[in-house]
Amino acid sequence: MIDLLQVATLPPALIERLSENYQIHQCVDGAGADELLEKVGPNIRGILAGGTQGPDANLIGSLPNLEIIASHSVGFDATDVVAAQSRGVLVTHTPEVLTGDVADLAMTLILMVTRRVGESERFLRRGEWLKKRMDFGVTVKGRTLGILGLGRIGKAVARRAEVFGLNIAFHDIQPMGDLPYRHYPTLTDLADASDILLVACEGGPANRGLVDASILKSLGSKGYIVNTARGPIVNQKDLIEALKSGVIAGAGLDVFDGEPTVPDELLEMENVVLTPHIASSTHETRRAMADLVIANLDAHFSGKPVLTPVPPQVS
Ligand code: 8YV
Repeated sequence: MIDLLQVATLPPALIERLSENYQIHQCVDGAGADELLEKVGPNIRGILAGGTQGPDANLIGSLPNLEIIASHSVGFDATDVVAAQSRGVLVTHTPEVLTGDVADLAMTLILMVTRRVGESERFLRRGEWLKKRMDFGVTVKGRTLGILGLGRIGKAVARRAEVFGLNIAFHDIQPMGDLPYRHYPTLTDLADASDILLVACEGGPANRGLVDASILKSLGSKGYIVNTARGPIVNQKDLIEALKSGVIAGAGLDVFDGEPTVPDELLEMENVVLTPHIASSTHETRRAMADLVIANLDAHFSGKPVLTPVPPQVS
């Protein structure tokens, strides 16, 4: 059997399926790492990673026979891809199969935060409907959705948002060719023009803190932010301050800096919708992601090209 090191929390069904052909050694969040690696380090030929838990350069460098890192995620910012690729270690991820579900959740958060759905539900459950009426939300039709990062997921949200009558604008560092959406050359200009700002770009050090106090100020007191990408892209302190002081109107967040810990200040706010990183969490998508992880590993270990490699990254 081929030895794999599992460094991320992954669906038990995936591990069960992999266990038929692979010997899996669990080392999630570094628990018992030294002892385990001393015993099996030289046998490890593959790593199982995830969107928020992946191997750093140290771990990659300490496994002399490592050939492949298969990430159960589209985002690969938790893995040090540059360190892996510079050693000739392949990295694979799971693009495409989760796009629709992630876009659906982004659209859900847009509607929930503007129509105050979470807040309304809490109001009803507290029995307040018996005493008064819930305050109004806002209509999305005719408003502008600004998308930061118009990749596969950003485009899929744009298609959904168009159906709801939203105008689409975007900012992206990649040239996009001809698109029916308004392009803004800077994030500040996009935030200025947007009623709802959707964070849909890649994570990683280059984009850490991209959305800060000044961008939130540009979004304005009637503006909403929705993040289904990575928590650290938004400066969480600045976001909390902006939500508290009315610099922006509200937020819909599926991801957090430091997740699964969510700051108490966010938990206590009424004008935020919070979900525990569930954008790809449907039976269908998780099955498709698992299929792709297995297909990549099987292809590699039978001498075939992998299906979905992470393209070469530069530091
Ligand atoms: C998952 C993700 O939550 O694909 C990504 O980049 O963040 C999510 O789909 C996670 O990686 C599941 O392991």
